[in-house]
Amino acid sequence: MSSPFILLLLLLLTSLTSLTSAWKRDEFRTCNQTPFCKRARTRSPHSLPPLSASQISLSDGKITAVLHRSPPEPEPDSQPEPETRLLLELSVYQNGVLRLKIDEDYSDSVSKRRFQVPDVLLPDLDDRRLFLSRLASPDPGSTVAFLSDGHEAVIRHDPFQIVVRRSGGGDPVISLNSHGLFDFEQLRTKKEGEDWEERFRSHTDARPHGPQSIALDVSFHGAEFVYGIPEHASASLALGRTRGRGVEESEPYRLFNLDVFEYLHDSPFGIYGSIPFMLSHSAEASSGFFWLNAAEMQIDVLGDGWDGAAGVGEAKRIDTLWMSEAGIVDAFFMVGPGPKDVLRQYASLTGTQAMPQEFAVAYHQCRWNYRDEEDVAGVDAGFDEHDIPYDVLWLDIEHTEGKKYFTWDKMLFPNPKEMQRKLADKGRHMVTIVDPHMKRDDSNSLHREATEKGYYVKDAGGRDYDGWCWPGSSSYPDMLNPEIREWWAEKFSFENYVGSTPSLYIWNDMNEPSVFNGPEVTMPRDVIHYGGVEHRELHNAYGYYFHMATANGLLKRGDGKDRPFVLSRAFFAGSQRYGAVWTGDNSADWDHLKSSVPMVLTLGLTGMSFSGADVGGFFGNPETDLLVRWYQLGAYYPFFRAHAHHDTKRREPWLFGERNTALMREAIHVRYSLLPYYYTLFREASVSGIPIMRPLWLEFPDDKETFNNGEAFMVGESLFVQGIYEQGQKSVSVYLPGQESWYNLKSGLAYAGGTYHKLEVFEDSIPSFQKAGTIVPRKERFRRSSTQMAKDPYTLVIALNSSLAAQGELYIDDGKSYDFEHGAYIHRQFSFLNDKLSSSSIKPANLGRKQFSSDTTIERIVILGLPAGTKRAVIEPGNREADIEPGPLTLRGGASPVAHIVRKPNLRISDDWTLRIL
Ligand code: NBV
Repeated sequence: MSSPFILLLLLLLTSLTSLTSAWKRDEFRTCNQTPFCKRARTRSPHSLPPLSASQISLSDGKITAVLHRSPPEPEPDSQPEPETRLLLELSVYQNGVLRLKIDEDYSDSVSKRRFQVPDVLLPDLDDRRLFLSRLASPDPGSTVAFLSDGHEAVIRHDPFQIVVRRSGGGDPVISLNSHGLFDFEQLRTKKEGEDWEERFRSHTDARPHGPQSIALDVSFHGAEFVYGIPEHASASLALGRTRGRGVEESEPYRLFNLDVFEYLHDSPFGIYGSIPFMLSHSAEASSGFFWLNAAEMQIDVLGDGWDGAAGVGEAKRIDTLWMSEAGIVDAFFMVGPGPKDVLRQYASLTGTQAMPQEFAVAYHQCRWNYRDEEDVAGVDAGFDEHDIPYDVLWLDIEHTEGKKYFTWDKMLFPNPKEMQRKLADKGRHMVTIVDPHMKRDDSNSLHREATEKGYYVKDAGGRDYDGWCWPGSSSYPDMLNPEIREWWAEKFSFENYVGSTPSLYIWNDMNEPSVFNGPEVTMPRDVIHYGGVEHRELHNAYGYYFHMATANGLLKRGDGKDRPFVLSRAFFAGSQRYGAVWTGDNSADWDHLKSSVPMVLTLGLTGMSFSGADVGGFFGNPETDLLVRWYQLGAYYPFFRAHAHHDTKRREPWLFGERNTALMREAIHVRYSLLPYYYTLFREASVSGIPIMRPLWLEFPDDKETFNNGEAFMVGESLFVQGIYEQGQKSVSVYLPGQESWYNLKSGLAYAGGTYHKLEVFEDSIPSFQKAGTIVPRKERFRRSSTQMAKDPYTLVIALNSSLAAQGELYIDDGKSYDFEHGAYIHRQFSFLNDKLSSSSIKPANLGRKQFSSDTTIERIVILGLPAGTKRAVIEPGNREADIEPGPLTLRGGASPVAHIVRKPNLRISDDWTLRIL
């Protein structure tokens, strides 16, 4: 064969492989291919005629104003541009939140109302609004309103700007329009000969309402890093600069919910979910910005060297540019000052993580697909045979009859109730998948009903939108409509979902929504929803509404008494109130293992505490050591589920030889032993909005070494975990933050804080530590499922700090109902101080009439950091003496006696008691 021919063949082959294996970049729009993004992005700072604020006054405790911009001088022979006239409303909420709304003045002739996203902000938000009764004008060019907590909001009149700063003319914290990039394309009538259509690949978007985008710049003053705005696959925790010196791939971060096949592990392109909330942080200050808008959004993080960076003279500041295709400005500024304050402020707007059932916090086993009932029984038995606990077995799309959800393939799953009962007998649960695409087939009663009732989303011509998905031709229920959500919720009743039982819960996939033949694999933007809302205005919230309706269905099914479990792939701000999410179709490679940590951390920072990545990687076959490392890391994700594509080899944990089975069992045991701690953290997340898995800087906000560490993380405030992301890695450099020392969870040995350690890497675990000064409740007897461990005794692991003190908490309830809302729970505080460990209740009095009691006891108290030679303690009440013996940290841990142990102290978990060291 001649060499040019071979060359040609090689070229052809390489292009083919890249076509079949890699992410199909061409299927998705870049900013340059998205006219509103391109327009906003190419604009230079202060290049538009200035915008000015006038008629500033107070009305109903809010500030109102008119924003005005005179059009630029028309070019000769061209039509003059209309002037900009907008209405502004500024309001203040408790605890340092400022809200800015900007919309059209509808008293003018505009007919269509722009979309304001309903149902996301907490219904009682308005009760927390502070009534403004006074404005100040320190100079003729600005108006000042006072925020409750040492901050003030300044409206600069001309050019218009909002600056939130510390009171009394102090340092700015966060500002809007400092670079004059605010632009608001007002709705207008089409000019003659104007073409509003937009084309992408073979798709045409009619855009009947024309351009309606909004752009605005937000500056975070005093900031060194910004975080948030999921969902992007990312190798780093802090958001990288998207423009400026040294930026290679200049794409903004895109927020547009998409089903991206084989997503890259590090890219600003948008994937399944969108939360337009960004936080900034430095050792001095933290702040936050949230823009409630569900249309496509693109966000630039601007670095040194972009047009507006020069000459500002602020040492630390991060400028950002936010661009949205439609909607209004409904933006919230959060002033911190600490990072946890920002998270609480955000939670006061969109809510906290729904308290899950206890089983959902344990380990989940999934695969596309467990073929039939026999397969299910085999997998279930496999866990028992290999002494591995698991709580939930999942069924993917193939369990249905022709991808009609709420049905069972009669050949493969003839006895679904019996199958679920067998699992339930062991305290286990099942999850089935329910996607939004509905098969357009007359044999599908749901489709017939939705068609008759007119419940589907409509295409631009007013017909039921018909797209292509798993079942073939499909339509999509219009989840924006509350009546349709109610109808959908009813479908989960035991009567309607034939074959379902109380131990069955739900998985919502493909709810971006994914449409195989739609533009960018989703629904066309000119499709119409309830109230004439265009899909472009709502897109990022479609999955949110679907998740909401499903969770409400499960709530109804259980008469409002059973906490729902619904996992969703698509999400929006507020989705945390409806359940869990996961990071979608990752790949079985080391890079994706590594990206999973910044991704899950980012979700936690933006409210979604209950999240995780597919353990093992969805696409491809993981090498055995990768799978083991993934189990070791995944055991710490808030949502811990193994999952795999149907083309991959089976990978239940016992299929890789005895040694690897032991390693995966050990990883799963780590999670089960920490379930009391995780459940307590879920309680905290559900009350305060502070995530379970936390970036190091959330716990060590002054420690700069931690600010961009996306490889290690905290679980609550007590545990530190470092992933191992390389094959055959022999050692790892780990930075342990803070002044106190850290106890290795495996060896019990202490390591100094505030410094790097080069640690040897072992095959049997990833480096994890308990912070000195903390107390972690555990359970160390392993059974088939978490449910079966409910009455098992506790172990308390106490890691003393340099003052020989420690603190911790334990939250317990019935693990499934809402009785905890009426006082039925136990919440203990453990505290070790002056040689005395005490347990007391931290439950406020008079919470409600319901009680939760538990006879469960404490079987071991393990103390790390006690001086050698300590031998006895006395327990009160009862004046009982107890022995203290040297011993290992965990029951199954190494034999070296690193800890002091009180065995069988005979204490009830719900009682007040003390244990004094003699
Ligand atoms: O339902 C099949 C899969 C599911 O297993 C996966 O977890 C989802 O993210 N689903 C996507 C659709 C097809 C993916 C290629």
